Amino acid sequence: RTLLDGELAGDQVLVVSNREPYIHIDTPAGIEVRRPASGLVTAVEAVMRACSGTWIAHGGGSADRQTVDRHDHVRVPPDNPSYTLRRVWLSKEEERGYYYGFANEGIWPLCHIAHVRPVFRTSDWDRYVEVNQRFAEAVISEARSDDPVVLVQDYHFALLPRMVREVLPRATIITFWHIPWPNSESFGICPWREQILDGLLGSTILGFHTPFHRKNFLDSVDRYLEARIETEASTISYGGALTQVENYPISIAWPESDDSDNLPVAEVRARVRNALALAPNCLLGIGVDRLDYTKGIIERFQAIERMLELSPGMVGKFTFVQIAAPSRSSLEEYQAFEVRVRALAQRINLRFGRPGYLPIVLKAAYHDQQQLQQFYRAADVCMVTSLHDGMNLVAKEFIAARNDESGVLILSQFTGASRELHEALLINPYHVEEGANALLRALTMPAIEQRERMRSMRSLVRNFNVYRWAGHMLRDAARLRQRERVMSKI
Ligand code: ADQ
Repeated sequence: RTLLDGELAGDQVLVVSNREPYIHIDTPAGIEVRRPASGLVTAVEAVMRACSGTWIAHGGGSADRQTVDRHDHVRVPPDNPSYTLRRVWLSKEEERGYYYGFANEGIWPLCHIAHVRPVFRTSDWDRYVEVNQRFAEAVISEARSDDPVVLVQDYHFALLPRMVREVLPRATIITFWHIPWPNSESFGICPWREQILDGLLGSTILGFHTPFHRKNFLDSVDRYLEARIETEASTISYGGALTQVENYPISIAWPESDDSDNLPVAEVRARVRNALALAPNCLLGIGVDRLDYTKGIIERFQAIERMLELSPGMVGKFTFVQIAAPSRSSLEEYQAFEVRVRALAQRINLRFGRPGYLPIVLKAAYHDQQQLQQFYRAADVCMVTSLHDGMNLVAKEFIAARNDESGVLILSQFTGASRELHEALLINPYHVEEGANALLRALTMPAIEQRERMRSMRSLVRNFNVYRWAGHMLRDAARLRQRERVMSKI
């Protein structure tokens, strides 16, 4: 807020992301507004509310067209309009090639080590180039000056920074890559690796979650482009321009007041157990994810099964609720994954279930933030077992929800979050035994140890919240803009 009032006051901020922060849907009862299940939206929305800029995104809701004006603009959030959403319309074919195809069947598995093979089709790539161009044109048409601040979000827009730079050379383009960056050898299998690197280097600042992802990016540039890399300063000089490559670990908006909106944990515990028809003292585990093969949901269920096998005393006393929002479900890989998740939950339930007791409750549906809060607060343990994850915001949401300072976080060592949350029980999700032992340890952890761990993680997440994430990027942008102004006068 200070920056937006200070160094960047009056500067126009434009955000570009694939996903829109508000989706208007036609329902029998009228137009309904939904918030997507996306870490990116959760994080960037907080910034946009503060700076009242323009957010450019794909209009994918069935009623989206009915809500915009003739410039394709709509003011959001609906209950308290504070910034402009500019929608870009994509044809089914564009969406299939650019979004489902190149971004989600190509780049997503390329960047995540989850042993799913990337698929690279020339037709998808062509759509990806075209759609990047269309969004770049939207940025250019929204720009009120030749030097806006443009925040480009994620792997859907690797080419856009260069495209915008060519028309607006003085723009400050900050691109944030929300997913991991693979090592240079893995990255090298992409047939368009040079174009992707070239596109990203149109950015003034390029951000990753961790130093490790940043280093992988520098290595990839070193290997595939003619560029000069200053490792100490973390800059890349390429084609006569400089890109600053930094790590900015993303976070969440810490709840404004710890108590007022929330019922006491004891009451939430009772309500949630009651709603699930569980015994009042039943131990409860929670998992919250998009139904995505990178999230380690299968490995999580295997760890639960192994724990029940090793500790028969827990059968009937422990239930795990998996909340899984359907995601990218038109892709075969995701359909097959959902079938596997459902089948495994069913097998474990058949094996350990009793009349009136299920070890795993699978809720494959979107849940609003308030419902998620209730589960976070009612749980004894939260399991985040991603096979690979840029950061993982669920881990931080769980911590933020626990103002009672209890509850245990089990966290995969392959998440960006594990680099910060050292007091979680860190595990290798591929090792089922380790997951099972961590779960048992969590369920039997003395309250005092829970409190110590939770307190320390809460103090970290409270301090390094999403405003800090954005603040660091914008502060660096302000510094570079100032330098640019001075240099242009000399
Ligand atoms: P995601 O892969 O989407 O994000 P994550 O960071 O865990 O993963 O964020 C998911 C968000 O969606 C959370 O805010 C969560 O509450 C919400 N969500 C998940 N399941 C839901 C459900 N069933 N119903 C409603 N909401 C649900 C990508 C990267 C991450 C990175 C973020 C932000 O893959 O590594 O942390 O971007 O940069």
